[in-house]
Amino acid sequence: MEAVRWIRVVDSHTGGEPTRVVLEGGPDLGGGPLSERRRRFEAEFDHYRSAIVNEPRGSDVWVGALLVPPEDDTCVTGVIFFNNVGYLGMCGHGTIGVVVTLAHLGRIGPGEHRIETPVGVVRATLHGDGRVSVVNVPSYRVRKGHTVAVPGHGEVTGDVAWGGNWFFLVERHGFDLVPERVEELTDFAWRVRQAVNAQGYPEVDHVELYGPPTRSGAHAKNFVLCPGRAYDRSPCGTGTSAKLACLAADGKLAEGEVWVQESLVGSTFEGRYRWLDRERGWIEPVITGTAHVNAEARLRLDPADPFCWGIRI
Ligand code: PYC
Repeated sequence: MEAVRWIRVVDSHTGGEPTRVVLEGGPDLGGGPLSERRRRFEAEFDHYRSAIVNEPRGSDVWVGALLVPPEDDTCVTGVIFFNNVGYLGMCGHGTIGVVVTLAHLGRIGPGEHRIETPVGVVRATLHGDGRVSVVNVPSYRVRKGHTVAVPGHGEVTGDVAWGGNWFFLVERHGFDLVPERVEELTDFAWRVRQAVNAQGYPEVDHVELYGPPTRSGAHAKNFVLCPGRAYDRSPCGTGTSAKLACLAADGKLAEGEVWVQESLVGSTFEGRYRWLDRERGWIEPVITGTAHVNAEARLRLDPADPFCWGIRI
């Protein structure tokens, strides 16, 4: 008879968006580049992904963070982020969650820490007051003003940008970005994503709608639809990075200037950037936010449980 397995996790949330950090009992992905190990996770151990973040132990909104030994030994850890449908390149809110979790466990203290992800090394500074600033991977816009035909809605124009994941950013959409309209926003953004994927950019898996802020001091509010149809409760670190790349390219935000990004639920990140290559429009974004640990647990995987490996639809 197969034995019960245990997975040790620490849960946190960053601006309302949850992160489940896997400390022990996850899949052994061996060594090599993290992009390779991410592929191995997907090809050979995908059942662990759904066991950890999908129902009945999780829900569509969870992001998991599997800690792995880094290839680059200047890094404090490697991390592979995953969600209800697959794997992420980088994750801003998740990185802030990882840093706060490692500090909670006494593994790191205030200061700068390098963290390896499948799309590159990011640098995270844990400040004395508990805030975390993440120097994200280089971010850039590849297309300004791409128009797609969205069935049931008409033409929608947006920008395609990379911020550690691929985004389609839309400013003119006609919706109020309020939690009461979350179903309509989800439905619209999903149709936009399908149109963008079919009409030129199959790699885009996040859609970001922008609007005026609700909170004083914020510059904009967003609604970010994640690959598995859940919306990001945080302002989305990689999405804010993609937005900063667009603002920089349009000359709307100067190097070093602070951009306060509000999420649908009212949480905020501070973003700023420095130019890496002005000609090519490449920036280095810095995202600052806070996370809170809210559970330490051991997940129980009982082979007798028909949903031991999560509900996969
Ligand atoms: O903060 O980058 C982020 C993120 C991506 C998906 C959910 N959150």
